[in-house]
Amino acid sequence: MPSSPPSADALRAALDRDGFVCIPHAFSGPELEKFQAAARAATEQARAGNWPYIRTLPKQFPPWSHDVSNGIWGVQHLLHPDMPERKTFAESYFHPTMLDTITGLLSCERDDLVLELYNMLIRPDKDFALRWHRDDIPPDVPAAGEEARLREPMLHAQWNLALFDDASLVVVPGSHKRARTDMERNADPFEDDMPGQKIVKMSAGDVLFYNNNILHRGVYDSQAERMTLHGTMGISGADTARARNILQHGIGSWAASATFTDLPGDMAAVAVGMQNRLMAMGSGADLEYSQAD
Ligand SMILES: O=C(O)CCC(=O)C(=O)O
Repeated sequence: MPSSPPSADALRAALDRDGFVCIPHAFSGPELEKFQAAARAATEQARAGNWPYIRTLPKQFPPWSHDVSNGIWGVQHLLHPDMPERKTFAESYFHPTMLDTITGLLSCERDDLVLELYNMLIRPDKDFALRWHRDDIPPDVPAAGEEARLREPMLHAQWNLALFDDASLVVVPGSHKRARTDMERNADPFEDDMPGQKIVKMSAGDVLFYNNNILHRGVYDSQAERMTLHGTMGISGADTARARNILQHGIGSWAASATFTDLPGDMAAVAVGMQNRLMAMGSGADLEYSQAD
């Protein structure tokens, strides 16, 4: 008998305690295969140099160039109006499973949600790793500043939806609630054995939600297929730091022209509402980047 999905309370408690929580087998069967087919097509197009919005090696943080000659590790802007597989990616982003889980995690209603980022993390062309980091707190922030930022309420959800088995993400459980220890602060940014670290092992169809300020890194094997949908969704009323974290990825320049009216059922209305709430945050033209490489 299939087990019942974890309750919103259980998911929220685990995310709060550990800084991450996995929903096993959230997607399967023909639906997962449809997402995989779209991901393969978008990856092929990007590797061939026919999609300008990519994450290029060896750069960790945006902005990235359009040059594929050193290889790529991500495909950006899956909901961009020019993305041929845009509709299928939108059907995964605005999927009722995602909306129900995220409104549960953020204790909000669908009408509070804001469209944010939707990218895909892929097998790099060469082995490659990210430095230990928190997404929106730079490493030079002193402990008191880190603690203050980490106490701020969660106004967004961030997830990895693995379309193939994926063991690339490494986290330090619980580190989203405290300043870095002296060891973590002074460690080699590429330390392979951080005390307490956990390699997050996901199967195809699993969705992992994580606090983006947990201490984490990515370690990528160029031989292991990876197509992991990497998304964020916010709730309206977020502050400037959140706007910067989202808009630094360049979404402000095209989000207004994205079309969601062709989505099935009530997904279209939900998507348009979320798009409108993003537009209310501005274009991001005057915002700086969160972190530099
Ligand atoms: O590969 C991953 O899952 C993590 C990516 C990451 O840490 C980042 O984009 O900042």
